[in-house]
Amino acid sequence: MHQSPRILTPEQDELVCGARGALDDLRAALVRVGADRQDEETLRSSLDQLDDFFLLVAVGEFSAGKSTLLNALVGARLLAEGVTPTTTHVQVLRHVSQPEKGSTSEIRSLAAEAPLLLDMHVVDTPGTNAIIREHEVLVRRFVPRADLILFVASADRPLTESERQFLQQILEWGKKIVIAVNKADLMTTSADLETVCAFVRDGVRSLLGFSPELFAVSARKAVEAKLAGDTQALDASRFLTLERYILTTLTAGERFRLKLQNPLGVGKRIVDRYRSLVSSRLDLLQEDGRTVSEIRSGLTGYRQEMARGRTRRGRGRAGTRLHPASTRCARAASLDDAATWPAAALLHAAPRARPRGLA
Ligand SMILES: Nc1nc2c(ncn2[C@@H]2O[C@H](COP(=O)(O)OP(=O)(O)O)[C@@H](O)[C@H]2O)c(=O)[nH]1
Ligand SMILES: [Mg+2]
Repeated sequence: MHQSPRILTPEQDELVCGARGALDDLRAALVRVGADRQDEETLRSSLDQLDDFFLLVAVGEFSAGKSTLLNALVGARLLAEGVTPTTTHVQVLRHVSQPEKGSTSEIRSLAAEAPLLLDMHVVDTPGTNAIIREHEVLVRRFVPRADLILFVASADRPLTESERQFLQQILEWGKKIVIAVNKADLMTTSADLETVCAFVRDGVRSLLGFSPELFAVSARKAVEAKLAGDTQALDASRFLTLERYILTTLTAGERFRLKLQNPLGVGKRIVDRYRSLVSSRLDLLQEDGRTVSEIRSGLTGYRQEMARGRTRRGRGRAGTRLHPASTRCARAASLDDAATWPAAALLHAAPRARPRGLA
């Protein structure tokens, strides 16, 4: 796992080994239950990422200010900013000293000088908006890879319905979320800004069940101040509290914890998903077991009846009354030795709906 310093303590090493072992077991179990290939793949890639850089991923609706905020973080106008959806790719910022790796048609890698990038890679996403579906799909596909989600909301349209839905999905993946309420400069008074922050904090608490770290910032003012070297304006942008959180509160130990939490969270989500499938298969199996016992006891009764019938026929009387439970297999039993038929074969006579894999 890359971190600063990039060497794991023996205790951390042991934790990583334990997590790998448990998740490898889970992968094997997924194959046995015939799990969706996509789930296996997600788990495999989140395991591979244990060896990758810490990934901070900015998400949120388009025009919330994600690109501007990341530019402020690295102190350069690297990412395009605009009022219309400007980013069509997921963009990964790495340090200039690191080789380019992992660019695809959907993921673009950009290099910057910022020291922050020595410890983590920062990811800009196109945003989640219903208007451009493929953006939304791309972002949702990228969320499982994130170690920390920076959720950017805009102070002038806080916590929309689609933002609420998206937050809930992020939480299902077990991700650590930090919220930035951007465009604080649009609020005319600090009381207004506090009202917006309280609204977002309460909304998120009722949605997710906990209060996440929340920072009100003006990313635009922060970029301008950083580029102009204006420390007063940078202070006024409120950006430094968020930056300090990312740089110092997220110590190497904390980043290690979040990195490890990532594949474990993905694993837990997958376990939750398949638990109900396995449990319904178990119910069906128990029901089958009961049917098998019923048929067995029916066959025993039928054999007894047969034996009695033979005795009676021996005495000159024909006709046999079947034991009620044996009617299902009466036809089979008319063959010489139905009692030796495997019960499972008899069950084929009464096929029932079985649960398939998850849709
Ligand atoms: N007033 C104000 N506008 C901002 C702020 N941050 C970003 N913007 C503007 O919002 C628009 C969208 O920003 P962008 O970073 O491209 O949003 P993204 O789609 O979430 O990446 C741009 O015109 C930015 O200049 C801010 O803190 N205050
Ligand atoms: Mg953008």
